[in-house]
Amino acid sequence: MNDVIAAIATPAGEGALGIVRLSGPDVLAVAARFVRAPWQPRLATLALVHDEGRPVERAVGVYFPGPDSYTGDDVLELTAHGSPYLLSRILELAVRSGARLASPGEFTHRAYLNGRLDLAQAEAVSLLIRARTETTARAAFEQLEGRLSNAVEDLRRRITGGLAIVEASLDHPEEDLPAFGPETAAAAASRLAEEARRLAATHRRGRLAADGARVSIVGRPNAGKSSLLNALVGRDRAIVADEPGTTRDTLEETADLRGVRAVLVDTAGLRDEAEAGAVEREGIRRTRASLAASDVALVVLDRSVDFQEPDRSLLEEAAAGGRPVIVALNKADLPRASGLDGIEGVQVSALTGDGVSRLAERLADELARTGAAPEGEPWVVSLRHRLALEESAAALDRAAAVAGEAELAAVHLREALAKLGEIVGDTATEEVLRELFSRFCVGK
Ligand SMILES: Nc1nc2c(ncn2[C@@H]2O[C@H](COP(=O)(O)OP(=O)(O)O)[C@@H](O)[C@H]2O)c(=O)[nH]1
Ligand SMILES: [Mg+2]
Repeated sequence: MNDVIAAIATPAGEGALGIVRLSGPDVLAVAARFVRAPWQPRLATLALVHDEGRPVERAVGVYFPGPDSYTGDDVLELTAHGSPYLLSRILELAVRSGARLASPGEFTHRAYLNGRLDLAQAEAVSLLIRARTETTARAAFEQLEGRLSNAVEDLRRRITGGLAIVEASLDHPEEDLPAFGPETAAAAASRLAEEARRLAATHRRGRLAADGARVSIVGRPNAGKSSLLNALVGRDRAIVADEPGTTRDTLEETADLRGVRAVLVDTAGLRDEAEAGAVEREGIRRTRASLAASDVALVVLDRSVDFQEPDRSLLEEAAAGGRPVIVALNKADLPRASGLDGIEGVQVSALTGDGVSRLAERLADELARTGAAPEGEPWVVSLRHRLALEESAAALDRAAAVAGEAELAAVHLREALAKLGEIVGDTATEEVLRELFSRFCVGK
């Protein structure tokens, strides 16, 4: 960690401005070989970039002395004109002056190693950069601010407290430790397990925020599923045809529904498999798989044809496991057929566009309900964090079950602590660290 790393921190391509960032204990010594500037901590200054005295660019430089910098080491940022040529020329001068090209995520990795960020916060940096909707950005920002880390630290502190008492009873078995019998200990461990599990359960929402909600559009052949997908995303994405069974494979398109990212999945129409050919049957199989994996089902009914028994079983299948179902009563431009009276749905015509925005609103409401962040509470966005919390809860359960045997209980409590430590990084393996930071872009 004693070398100076350097990278272009802005995206490739022309822009008004571009930034070259350097970090390392000797950053000023390296910079002195190719930049002339009266550096003062955290103050922007003109910085003349030169190649052996020949001027190359007049940049704006800022020097952030460690440890109060992004990485915790001395950091220097040079803001130049956003020319890809110029930026790589400056980077080359930095390397010639003794810096080394940074690997992806290396600045943030150093911040983590220097204790500027814990692992959950470092992961939030990458999540924030990749955020495409308000919900994702908020989830990432809160994680970066330490909301999840604080909740995990709080759990850890209390488990450590319990462990200290258990260990004290092991070290001094002759001393009676009153008011802390096995029942009290078991109850305390169970309570902590419950809290860890509650936090893990917020991943349901967190996952929606990060990856988007999966919305499967299902219905009978020719109901207008592909037409509705096109209408919802506002362009001709899926093939629409009179001929039933046109859509054979599932097709995905993302949409931003009032700040919540949604992945809309157009599917092959569901009908009696005995009447379908081999390709269509495979399509139907994929439709069922997509439905099973979706967070919300959008069932499209053609309201110009009579409601039939298969429609009823389709609605039931869509709602399996308590999945929210939104019904679109499509082809509202055609005369209404019979049997639809008890069905609550959004009247829509994919053909004329009537009702499409109302349908989008209904979807957005539903996603906001399932995907929105609980205000002011910590929540889990990453699967890695959820699994660690669940494993920690399981270890706490085991501790509760053997609360009368201090030695065994201590083993399980330590395991619960180690699992939580993986979230913030204290007990994360080298492998996990490498994997996480390799997903970053260079310059971050
Ligand atoms: N009149 C009318 N026709 C529609 C509407 N939506 C779709 N269609 C027609 O119904 C047929 C089947 O549409 P498509 O989107 O391919 O249905 P899918 O099989 O469910 O994907 C096509 O001829 C569409 O033009 C609508 O709202 N009104
Ligand atoms: Mg289709």
